[in-house]
Amino acid sequence: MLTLWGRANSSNVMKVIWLLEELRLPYQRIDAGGAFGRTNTPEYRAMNPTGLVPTLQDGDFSLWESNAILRYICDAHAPGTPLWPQSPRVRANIDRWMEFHHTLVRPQGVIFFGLVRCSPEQRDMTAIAEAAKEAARYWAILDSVLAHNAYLAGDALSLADIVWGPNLHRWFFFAIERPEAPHLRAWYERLLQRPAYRQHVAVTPT
Ligand SMILES: N[C@@H](CCC(=O)N[C@@H](CS)C(=O)NCC(=O)O)C(=O)O
Repeated sequence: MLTLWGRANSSNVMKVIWLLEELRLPYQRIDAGGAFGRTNTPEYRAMNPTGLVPTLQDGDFSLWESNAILRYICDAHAPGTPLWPQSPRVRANIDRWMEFHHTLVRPQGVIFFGLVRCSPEQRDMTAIAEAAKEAARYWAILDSVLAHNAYLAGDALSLADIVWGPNLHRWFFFAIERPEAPHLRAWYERLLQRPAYRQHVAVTPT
């Protein structure tokens, strides 16, 4: 049985939960990180020296870094899944979107921590507005691609969508100025039709 360590409100943990649910793989999840702690113990650090979440345990093998975990789950437990196809070019197309997501993490993090984790008195609205402008530039790139594709890497759901999905929900959730992005919105609506996305990802950010 796979064991996933990590609190369910972490966007990086959400990716893994969403994938496990899409694949209908049995797993147990142990709350860790944030208020749950558990990540500073020697046992946890032996599995994951970064002390961050998520961590996946598969028997005597443990793995950290959410995107690496996604790829491993598909390769080890769902070979041939359309979420992570074998063809090198199809896979590389998905993979580049997974990598490109790293550019969004900083600006989207500024918005998230500013609006969700900070009290109104601590909030730096100038920094949030600047981060929103930067994030909007990345979301606009996705919007232009989604004008031609139902999903980020083509006609079918893939790991690319799973990596961007948690921040996509937050992007539309935040009370910020957002340029129109009709294809991005349509993609979000499409993902919302998936029970696992609705239940585990499209939740109130905390
Ligand atoms: N690049 C790492 C980032 C992991 C990360 O930053 N995790 C955050 C939650 S999203 C974390 O562990 N924060 C500290 C905590 O929850 O205690 C990954 O994708 O797994």
